Amino acid sequence: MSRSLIIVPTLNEVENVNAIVEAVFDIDSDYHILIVDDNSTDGTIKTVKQLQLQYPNLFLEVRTQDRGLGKAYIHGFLWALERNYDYILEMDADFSHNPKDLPRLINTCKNGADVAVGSRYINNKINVINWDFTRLMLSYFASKYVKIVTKIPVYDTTAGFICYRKEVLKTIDLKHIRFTGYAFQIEMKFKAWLHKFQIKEVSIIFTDRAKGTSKMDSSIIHEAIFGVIKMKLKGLKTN
Ligand SMILES: Nc1nc2c(ncn2[C@@H]2O[C@H](COP(=O)(O)OP(=O)(O)O)[C@@H](O)[C@H]2O)c(=O)[nH]1
Ligand SMILES: [Mg+2]
Repeated sequence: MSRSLIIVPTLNEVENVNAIVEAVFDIDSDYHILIVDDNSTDGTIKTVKQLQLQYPNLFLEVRTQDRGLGKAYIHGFLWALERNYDYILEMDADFSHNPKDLPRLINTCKNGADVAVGSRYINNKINVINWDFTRLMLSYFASKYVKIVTKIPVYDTTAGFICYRKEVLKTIDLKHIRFTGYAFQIEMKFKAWLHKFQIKEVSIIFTDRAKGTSKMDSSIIHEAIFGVIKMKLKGLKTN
């Protein structure tokens, strides 16, 4: 039987973490969840530890240094590879990604894709609920910009709702992933594509968080805009 791990990064998500864990196990109690927390101070860690008493398939890694979404995910990927999971997923804690879409992402990989991307912008649709206009335009045009600069055949390049086959994460040189934030999501897809893995987009509806606050800021957007050009020029070179 194949094993799936859903990695959920958290930074002060006490208002969401309980519900997201329950929602995932409601879909399939055979899934495993790894929470990678960057030393939240709001009680997220305590809440997860309490949930672990009830859910044996719930795991927690707390990082205390070098905070960042990309670094948290790399930590989670290495943890997953050590334990030999077949399908390794990324999902936000704030319900922007609907856990009900998890089986579709995993099945897309089971049916042959190497990477399944939960996509908001597939076929010229914009499936985003509750984002303000500026944020929506920024994300939409950022995705178009990345596609033009890198030529990658993916519409939603900054998407963070993803399923990877373990071979993809074994092949990509995770220690040399440079970016964090949105650029991290772009870089992972770009590297997978350069390694000739098949990336398939699955249409999803993304809903802005109802609880808690966003951790993204303008530095993350700068990193994405300027980092993409550097990333394209370097390709798979590591230095
Ligand atoms: N571990 C960790 N998680 C983070 C960090 N920044 C954001 N997250 C988590 O990543 C997910 C997406 O972040 P969010 O703030 O919702 O970004 P947005 O949806 O783009 O506004 C959420 O589950 C956050 O708790 C970080 O630096 N470290
Ligand atoms: Mg969010």
